[in-house]
Amino acid sequence: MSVTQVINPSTEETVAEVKRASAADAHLAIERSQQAFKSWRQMAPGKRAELLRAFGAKVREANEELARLEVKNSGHTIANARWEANNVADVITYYAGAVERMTGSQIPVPGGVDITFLEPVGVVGVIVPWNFPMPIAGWGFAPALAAGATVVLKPAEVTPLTALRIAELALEAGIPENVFQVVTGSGSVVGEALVEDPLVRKIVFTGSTEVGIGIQQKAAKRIKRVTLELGGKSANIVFADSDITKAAASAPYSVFDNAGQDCCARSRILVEESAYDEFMAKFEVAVTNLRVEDPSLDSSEMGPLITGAHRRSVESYVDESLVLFRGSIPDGRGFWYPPTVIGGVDSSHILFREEVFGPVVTVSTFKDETEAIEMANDSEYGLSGSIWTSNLGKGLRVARGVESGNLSVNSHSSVRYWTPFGGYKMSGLGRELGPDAPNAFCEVKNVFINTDI
Ligand code: TAP
Repeated sequence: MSVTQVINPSTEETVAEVKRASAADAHLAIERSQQAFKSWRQMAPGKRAELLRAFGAKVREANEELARLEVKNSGHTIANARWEANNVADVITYYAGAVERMTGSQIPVPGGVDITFLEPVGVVGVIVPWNFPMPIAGWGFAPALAAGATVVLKPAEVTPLTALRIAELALEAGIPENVFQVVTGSGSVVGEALVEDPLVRKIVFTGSTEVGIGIQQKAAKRIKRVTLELGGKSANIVFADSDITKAAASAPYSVFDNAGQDCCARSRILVEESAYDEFMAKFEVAVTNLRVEDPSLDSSEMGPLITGAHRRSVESYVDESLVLFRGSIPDGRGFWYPPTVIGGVDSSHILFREEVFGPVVTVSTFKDETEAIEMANDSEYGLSGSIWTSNLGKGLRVARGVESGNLSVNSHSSVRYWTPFGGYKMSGLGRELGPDAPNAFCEVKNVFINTDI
């Protein structure tokens, strides 16, 4: 059997060996999923909701176990990993509540009655990246299961451990066999099999824009439904009238969280000219105080990058002559890279344009509101962003002007599972989370009944 060595990025030690599935394994899982769909879709909504609630409860009980597993597998700080495991439990429970509220409609038409039904789409392939293995999996599978679809989930090859455990918890909670399966292996084999197999009716893909484009092209051949959550290069806009102390204290968390391996990372800070000196003095203190250390410690605020290859990629972007200041990293083994602040780049610079996906941020200045919006929008991406100002009218105006799916005013928060999440432009297609997410796993069927017969 072909296996993948799963490496702890903090220590570079092998922590597990996981099966590298073949395309045949993936197709078998898809066929089983198709069989399981027949009864899962027919299950009484109350029963499906009950099973999902039990599943959510199991994930919540396993919070510490899942969090510790993620620290070992992904190098996430234990505080973040606990939040991530809790987020999965929350999301499953939230969509358990949606099952019994999914309704069609009755529309008045001449000559009869017209009824719409929401019908689950069938087998769904959920393809997950390595940066947030737990939440991103949950945002895909939970609303799909709630809608009555069945799921074959492919975690990233380097971070399969929590997904495998969550699939066991689903069975322990009573979710019938094959309703929710995890198939481990590479994107080019298992991922491609999900995208190509005609039995898979919908793909939820989170990952790089480049791979997302290829998936959309292949899915188009079968008019396969896709939701794409892709890259980002978001702006953190700081106006001079904001609470600069709070904006500067928050900025490291808005870009260095998860070592910058975050699609929502605000990796371009835009500061109003008159506030630049004050902001930078306070930001430097916040960056140098950031605790970059063993992620299993409760005090840790940033862990390592995911792999040595990814660290080399991050390093290749950074021109040392442009580094303004940096945080520190621990000695010894692990794929560490320090929080790094870059200045003196204009909008044509690669660091202003490309998603580095590491703890690297550029700082630029703007003159006024109009220029701030223009600079924020000077990107092919549009996923996230923050606006700092004490003028709420201005905050809302700028939020309306920025071409991005998720903005926060006076906050670095990106995700609240009650609200829709997704990107403009090259950052994606469709929305996850929020009350409407289960509908994205349904077809709408319209039936006309002639009452004049
Ligand atoms: P990718 O290399 O695109 O991989 C994402 C997933 O797709 C992995 O499971 C990968 O498998 C699989 N994959 C690779 N090639 C495939 C193919 N040809 N067909 C089907 N599946 C394939 O991204 P990554 O490096 O893991 O993740 C980082 C990227 O994800 C960043 O761009 C980040 O912005 C984006 N991201 C976006 C969001 C949202 S919500 N917008 C959230 C998180 C991350 P293997 O890696 O196992 O081979």
